[in-house]
Amino acid sequence: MATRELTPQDFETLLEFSKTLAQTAGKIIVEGSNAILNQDQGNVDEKKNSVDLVTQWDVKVEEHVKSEVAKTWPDFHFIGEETFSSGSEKPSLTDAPTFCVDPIDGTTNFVHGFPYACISIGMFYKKQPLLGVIYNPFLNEMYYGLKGSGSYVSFPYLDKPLRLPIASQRSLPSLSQALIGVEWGSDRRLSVMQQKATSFLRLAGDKDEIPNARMAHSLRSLGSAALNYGQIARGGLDIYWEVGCWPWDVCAGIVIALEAGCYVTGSKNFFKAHRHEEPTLMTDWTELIWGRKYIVIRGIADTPSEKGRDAQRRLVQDFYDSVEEWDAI
Ligand code: LIP
Repeated sequence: MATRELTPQDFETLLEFSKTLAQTAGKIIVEGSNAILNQDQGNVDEKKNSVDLVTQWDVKVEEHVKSEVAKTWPDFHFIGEETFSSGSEKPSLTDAPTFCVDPIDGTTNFVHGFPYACISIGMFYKKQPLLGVIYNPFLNEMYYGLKGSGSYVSFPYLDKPLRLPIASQRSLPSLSQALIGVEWGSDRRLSVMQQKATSFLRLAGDKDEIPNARMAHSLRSLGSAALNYGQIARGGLDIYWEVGCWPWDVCAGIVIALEAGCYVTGSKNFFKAHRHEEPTLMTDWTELIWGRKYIVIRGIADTPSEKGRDAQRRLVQDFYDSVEEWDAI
């Protein structure tokens, strides 16, 4: 079947569709949260281990999103966390418009009542991230963006959405001044925990005592990859790095971040091979998106001696010189 050609008008329609869908899905997420918290976590199941959680609400939200997409855009492809987990094969990126959805990103937060969980609706088109909507229904905050048209955040207490980043781009001389997003993830094997702990130690630890330490301002773990991307896009976090996420955790966030002037890349090897390419011009995201290793750094202002993009690359290099890397399972 020939790939459907989308027009700029279709892009706008799809973005509005995704924003509305995120809001209706958000109502189900809040309903689910109330049900779980009042039933003493009775509906929480484990996936690959006891810290990789899923609930009937993740499945319910994904079914809702999938059926709304199928009704409105029947020829579009769909990659969803729960559809993938239930045994389907790894879907490859094609030129076709493809929704890429995490129904509840931050499931651990969701089951604990920690209000940092969201729905993340992304879309690939011609193997590139096209649009993204990330909605946290507990705080009623929505991040969204469309390739080439900027990204925004809406807050319940403001009449109008704000263009991202919220404040003007600041400089970031070194990792020592950074607020860094990291996650514990669900891979708790000893070797991986040792590498993670060593990496965290070097990022946060005292330079005078710890070899290769950067002594960043601090480390943060929001528990949701998508919301970490939102924070990077708005400029609240400086860098976010994680090994082990999936395309649905990051697809929407990547669009929102790139539109806010952030720099996005993959593993150490991916960065080494592609560091001179401009991410907004990358034509095939398959390798990066399925690579399960992602790093994003906020927009940085140009200085007389260095372009912001060059500063972002220099800091990613410095970050990768400091941390360890392991295979995601
Ligand atoms: C989770 C992330 C979290 C990350 C986990 C997992 P889920 O997604 O967003 O930040 O550390 O590895 O991918 O399972 O809540 O949809």
